[in-house]
Amino acid sequence: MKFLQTINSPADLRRLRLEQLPEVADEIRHYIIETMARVGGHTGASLGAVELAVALHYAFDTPRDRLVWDVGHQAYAHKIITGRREQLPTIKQYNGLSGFLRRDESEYDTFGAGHASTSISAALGMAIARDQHGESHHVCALIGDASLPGGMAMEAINQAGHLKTRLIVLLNDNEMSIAPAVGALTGYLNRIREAQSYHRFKDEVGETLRAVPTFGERLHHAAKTVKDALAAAVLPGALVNELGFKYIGYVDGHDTRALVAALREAQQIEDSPVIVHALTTKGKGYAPAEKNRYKWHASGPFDIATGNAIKSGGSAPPTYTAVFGKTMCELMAKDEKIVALTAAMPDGTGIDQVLEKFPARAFDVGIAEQHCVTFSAGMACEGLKPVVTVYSTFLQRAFDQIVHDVCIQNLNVTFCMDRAGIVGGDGPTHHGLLDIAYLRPVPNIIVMAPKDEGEMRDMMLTAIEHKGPAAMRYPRGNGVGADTSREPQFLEIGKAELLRDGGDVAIIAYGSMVHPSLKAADLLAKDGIETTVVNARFVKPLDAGLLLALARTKRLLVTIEEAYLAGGFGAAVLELLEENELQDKVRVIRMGVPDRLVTHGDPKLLLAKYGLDGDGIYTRVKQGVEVLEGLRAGKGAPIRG
Ligand SMILES: Cc1ncc(C[n+]2csc(CCOP(=O)(O)OP(=O)(O)O)c2C)c(N)n1
Repeated sequence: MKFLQTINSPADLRRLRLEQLPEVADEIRHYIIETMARVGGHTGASLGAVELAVALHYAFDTPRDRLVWDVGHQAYAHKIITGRREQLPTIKQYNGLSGFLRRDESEYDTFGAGHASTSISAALGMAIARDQHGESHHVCALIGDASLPGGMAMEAINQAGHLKTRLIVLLNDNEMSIAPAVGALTGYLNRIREAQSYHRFKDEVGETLRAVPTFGERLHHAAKTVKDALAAAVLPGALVNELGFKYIGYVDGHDTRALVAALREAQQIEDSPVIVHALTTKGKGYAPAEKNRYKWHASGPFDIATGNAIKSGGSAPPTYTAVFGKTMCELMAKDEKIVALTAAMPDGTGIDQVLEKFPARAFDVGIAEQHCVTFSAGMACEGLKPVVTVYSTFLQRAFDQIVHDVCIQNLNVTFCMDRAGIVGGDGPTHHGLLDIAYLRPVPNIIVMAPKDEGEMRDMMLTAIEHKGPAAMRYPRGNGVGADTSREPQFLEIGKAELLRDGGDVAIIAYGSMVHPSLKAADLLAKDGIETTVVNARFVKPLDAGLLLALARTKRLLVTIEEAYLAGGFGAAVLELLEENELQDKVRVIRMGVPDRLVTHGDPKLLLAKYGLDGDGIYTRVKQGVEVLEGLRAGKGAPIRG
């Protein structure tokens, strides 16, 4: 590593000569590959953006000039250049570097990110603030081709072109989302790519014509006119002329010299926003990643020589996602009214299997969660049964669409929320901790969570067949090994399941917390404390009959959920008690996630931190029982984050 050891900030990079940058990029790439092979991360996405990061920090005076990265999953080279090289091996781990961007991690992370399509809006805001403060620095957003069609990015382009604000947008066009990018705008960008090959061809033909004796020059001129007209038809005229942007491109996004030149040209444009269009290859420089760009968007640890994944030993039950995809295929085979939707997460949600089997009834709408929900509402109006399959965290984007377009009209849309709860390494932007609180107050919707992957199949059928909006959440990762071979069955809506009966204490668990609660009940029994354990199944409607009966007969109710406590399942139970004037009759402990950001790290560790595992539940219930028996003051120690 000739250069890398000496680059501790972008200023160090800027001291190098332009012709030294390719070697710097090679060293960064090598370091990313070597580190990702050990710890895993967004390998392919970051390898594709190495030269972009080098050129950006070389051409701009960061951090005075503001760089705004979209999503941030591709920004590992940026982290390396901006003084975080030695921490890269800690990425996504507890107390380590964030996998995305955080303002509190570095002054070079000008805007926190994790969700897509935010960069142009934020950069435009910064550019306007710059102008109002009478400052002169540059603001540059870097956005991927799949994030560009996201609604917010389009809204920002619309305003930026109108305001004519001085702003630079660097488009990282690799033709990929996580999966291949979809949509008409992608087709448009592809045509620009094709035009690049055409231009190369044009130059070669031009030279050949010019070489023809006597008529060469005239032939060349005539051919040029025709070819320019052709080129104009595929050049990005819409962006340039209609939307008020200037366009520089297309640039080879792995050629640092060309990139720096294009960015410097963009810096000269004062009277309008400008888009610099860079063409890149996801996974660039690592053969296995270039070969399978979809699979390598992100990776776990791998063997560098072969690219083979290094698996942690032991066979685990299938993931919730895999069971979900398989069950969707079964249900769709039986009912042709069911349609499946994903917003750019076909593999993450298991919808990839569905897209393959039912291409006419499954839709990847791209990074467009809001559109996805209203699109499904339209289909529901006409009698289809849409299933919107989405990560809990990304459904946050579409809250008003859920309210205004689905629930107010009481339409038959099913929301299946994968990655609900603590997701681990992706951290605060990706934990799905809010969905109970944001769905529960919306009229007309029913909201549920299965205790395991077998019950998830029952809930899928129940939700789809329910006439009206229904939502189901389930966690990231492996199931518990429940039977998934039996036919899905209808569940009675609003009916909980009593799993264990006895004692003065009732543990009422929601979704993923049911099995840890059963474990805790076993531990408590060993200490002579008998507990009742309830699988709540529904947070809306609650099983009021069972819960009120428990409130009248038990001394302590403990509610448990893998979600924020505020507005969550326990809050729903408290509201029910209050409505029935039972709030003073029974002591209640709510277990869940307190009102603070949950960092990134191993999910097991994070769950344990909030007491959301068998041992944590055991400890808290035991404390509660000791309080009841006068052996301890207060409610027992609250869980601290
Ligand atoms: C709102 C939202 N939906 C979905 C995702 C999941 N996601 C992360 S990266 C990504 C693909 C982004 O593609 P692009 O912007 O072209 O960048 P690339 O990975 O190709 O470099 C997606 C869909 C997200 N981060 N945010």
